[in-house]
Amino acid sequence: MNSPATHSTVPSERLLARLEKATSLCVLTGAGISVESGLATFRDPGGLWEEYSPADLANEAAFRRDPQLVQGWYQARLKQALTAEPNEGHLALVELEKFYEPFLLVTQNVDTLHKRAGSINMVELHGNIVDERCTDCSKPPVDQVFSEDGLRCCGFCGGLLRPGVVWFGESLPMDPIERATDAAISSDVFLSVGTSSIVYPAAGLPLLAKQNGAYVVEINVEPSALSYAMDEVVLGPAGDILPVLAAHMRSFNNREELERITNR
Ligand code: BJW
Ligand code: ZN
Repeated sequence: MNSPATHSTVPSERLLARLEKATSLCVLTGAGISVESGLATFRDPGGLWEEYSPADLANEAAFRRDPQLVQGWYQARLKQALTAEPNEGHLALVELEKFYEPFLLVTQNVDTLHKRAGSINMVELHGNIVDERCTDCSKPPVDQVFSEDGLRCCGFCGGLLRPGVVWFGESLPMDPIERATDAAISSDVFLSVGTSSIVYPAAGLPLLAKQNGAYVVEINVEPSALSYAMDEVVLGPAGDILPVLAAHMRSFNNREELERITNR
C-alpha cells in the first residue's frame, strides 16, 4: 500500500536532493504547462472541451460526421498555438535537460511550444497540430484545395485533410511511446507536470516509473487523478515551480564545478 504523497507549494528538500543525485530524468507534460502561454487546457473550466465533448471533436467518427466543425476547431487552435510563446516552465525544462544523461521530455501537448522553446530530447505522444495529412493518401498538404462546401482537401487525391494529432481510439506513434516507456522505466526522477492524468497510455508512465524505483513527483495547480500514487505533489503553476528546480540544479552544478577546480 502506498503512503500518501507529500503535498506542498514548494519543492521539498528531499526532491532537491533526489535531483542532485539523479542521473536520468524523465518529464511528462500536459496542457497545464501551456496555460501561462495563454493556451486553454482541455478539462478545466473555460477549457477546450467546455463547449464540445471529446466525442464531438477528438475522434475519427466525429471528424467523418462533421468535418467542418472539426477542421474549423483545429484551424482556430493552430492559430492560437502558433501565436503563443513558450513560458518560464518550457524554458526551465530546456535548462534541466542539460544536467541529465539520459533525459527525455514526453509531451502530450500538440502545441509545439516545447520544440520552439529549444527542448531537444523530446517526444510528442499525441502528435502535433502543425503537421496535417490527407485522410486518404496520407500525404502532407502540399497542394491544398477547397471542396464546394469549404472543406480543406488534399490537392493530390481530394481526400479530407486532418490534423496530425492522436484522437481517442487511435494508436500512439510507435517510436515516441517506446522511447517514453523506456525513459520512464529507467528514470531516477520522474516529473509529471500539468496533466489531469486520465488519458492512457500517457497516464501509465508515472506508475511505470514508480514501479521501477523512480522518485515520482507531480507539479500541478490542483491534485490530479494520480496524485495518490506520487511520492510528492508540488501544488503551484508549472511556470513558477519548474524554474525553482532549474535554478537549484544550476547552483548545485556551479558549486560542484567550483569544488572540482579548487581541488585540482
Ligand atoms: C496546471 C496549470 C498550471 C492548469 N500549471 N498545471 C486504459 C484505461 C482506460 C482507457 C484507456 C486505457 N488505454 C487506452 C484507453 C482509451 C483512451 C483513454 O485514455 N481514455 C480515457 C479518457 C478513459 N486512450 C486512447 O484512446 C489513446 N489511444 C490508445 O490507447 O490506443 C490504443 C487503443 C486503440 C483502440 C482502442 C483502445 C486502445 C489515445 C489518446 C489520445 C488523446 N488525444 C487527446 C486529443 C489530442 C488532439 C487535440 O489536442 O485535440 O490528447 S485527448 C486530450 O487529453 C489531449 C491531451 O493530450 C490529453 C491529456 O490532457 P491533459 O494534457 O492532461 O489536459 P487536461 O485538460 O486534462 O488537464 C490539464 C491539467 O493542467 C489539469 O490537471 C490542471 O489542474 C493543470 N493545470 N493550469 C500546472 N499553470
Ligand atoms: Zn490525398
